[in-house]
Amino acid sequence: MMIVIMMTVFCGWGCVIEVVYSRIKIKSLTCEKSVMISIALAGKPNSGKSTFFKAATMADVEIANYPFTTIDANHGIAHLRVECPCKELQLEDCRSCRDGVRFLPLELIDVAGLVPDAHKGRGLGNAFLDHLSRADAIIHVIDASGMTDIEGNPIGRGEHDPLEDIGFLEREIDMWILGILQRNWKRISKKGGIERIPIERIIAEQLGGVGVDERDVRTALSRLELGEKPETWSEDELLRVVEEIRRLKKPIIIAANKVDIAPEENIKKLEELDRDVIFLSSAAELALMTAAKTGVITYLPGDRGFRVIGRGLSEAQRRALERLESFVERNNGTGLQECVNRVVFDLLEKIVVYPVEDENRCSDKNGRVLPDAFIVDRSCTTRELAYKVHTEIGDSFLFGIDARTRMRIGERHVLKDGDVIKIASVK
Ligand SMILES: Nc1nc2c(ncn2[C@@H]2O[C@H](COP(=O)(O)OP(=O)(O)OP(=O)(O)O)[C@@H](O)[C@H]2O)c(=O)[nH]1
Ligand SMILES: [Mg+2]
Repeated sequence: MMIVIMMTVFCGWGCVIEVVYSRIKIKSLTCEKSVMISIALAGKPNSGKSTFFKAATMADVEIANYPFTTIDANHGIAHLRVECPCKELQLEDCRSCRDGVRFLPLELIDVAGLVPDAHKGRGLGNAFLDHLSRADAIIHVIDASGMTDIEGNPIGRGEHDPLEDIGFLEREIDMWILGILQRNWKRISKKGGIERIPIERIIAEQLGGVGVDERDVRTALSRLELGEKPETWSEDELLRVVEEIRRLKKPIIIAANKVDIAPEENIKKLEELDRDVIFLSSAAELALMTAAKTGVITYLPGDRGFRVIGRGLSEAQRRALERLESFVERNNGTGLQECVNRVVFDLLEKIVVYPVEDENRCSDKNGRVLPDAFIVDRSCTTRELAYKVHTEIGDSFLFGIDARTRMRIGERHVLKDGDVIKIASVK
C-alpha cells in the first residue's frame, strides 16, 4: 500500500474545509425497511472517531487535537455504498441511484474516548459504553500516525506504537459486559438452578440490554467447557463466556486512521497483523465531502478520485486539492467508505437484495425501477425476504421469481448479493 507522508497535508486540506456544516447531505436514495444496522466508532481519545463520524454523516460535531473532546455520544446516519443493478440490467429511468451508485442508510454512533482500565474508572470510565448496546459491530479507530499516546495526548510523530492501542478495547468491552452479567449473579444463578431455568435464559435475561438472546448464549456456551453448576463458575469462567458473546455480538474491525501522516514502519506493522485492518484518512474524506458540498468538486463517498468543478479557487485551495488528489490516487480512495462497507459485508456477513413487483420491468406497480434495497443476512431465503417486505406477503407466499433468470425459486432458496426478486403471493 502506498502512503504519502506529508505533515502539511492536513493543514492544507483545512482550506477546503472552511464552510458551515449542516446535517446529512447525502440524501438516502432508497429505503431499507428492515431494522437499520447500527455501527459504533470506539477507541482511545484523539484517534479521529469524530472526524470519521463527521465525514460519514456530515453532522456538525466537535473535533479537536486533545483527549475527550467528545463526551456525549453522537448519533447519525452513514451509508453503505453499493452498485445499483440497474446498469447491468440495462434498466433506464432508475431514480433510486446516482449514476449507478446507491447509498443505503446505516446508524453510526461516535462514542467518547476510552483508555485502558476505564472499567476501574480511569479517563471518563466506561459507563458510556452503554451506547454500544445497540451496536451490531464496532469500528475500532486507532491512530496509525503514532502522534498520540495511549490516553490520546498529542506527542511527536511516530512516538507511539499503534499496535499498543489494539488489544485494550476488547478487554474494556469484556469488563463492561462482565460487570452487567455479574450483577446479583450468585443469587440469580442459584435460584435458576433450583427452579430449573436453563442457564441460557438466565444469561440472556441478564444481558438483554446488550442485545443478547438465548440462541447467542447457547452458541457461546457450546464453544466452551464449563462446569454443570453455573453458580460455581469462577470470575475467569464468566469472563470466558463474556468473551465468546462479545466475539459473536460485537465484532470489531480495526480502522487505522491518519494514514496520510503515518510513518511507513507503522503501516508495515499494521499490515503484518493477523487481523482485519483498514487504512484510512478520515480527514481526507471530510475535506472531500466538504469540497463536494460547497460545489468545488464532484465526489461521492467511496469514489477513487474527484473532479474539480469550482471556479475562482484561491491558490491555497488549489494546492490543497492537488495534495488531496495525490493522496487519494496513491491510497486508492480515502478508505473510509471501504471501512463501512467491509463492516457490513465482511464482519456482519450481509448482502443487498432488491424486491420488485414486476420482474420484467424490475419495478413496483407504479413503474418505479428497483424501488427498494434490503440489507439482509447472507443466509436469507426467499420466504424470509417476503416476510421482510410485509408480514402478509410472507404469510401468503407462493414462490419467488429471479428477475435475471426469470426462473421460479422456492421458499428455501438462499438469496445472493444483488438478487432482484419478485415475490408471488396469494392475492
Ligand atoms: N492528519 C490527520 N488528522 C486527523 C485525521 N483524523 C482526525 N485527525 C485529527 O485528529 C484530532 C482528533 O480528532 P477527533 O475526531 O476529535 O478525535 P476523537 O477520537 O473523536 O477524540 P475524542 O473525542 O477526544 O475521543 C483532530 O485534530 C483531527 O483533526 C486523519 O485522518 N488525518
Ligand atoms: Mg470525538
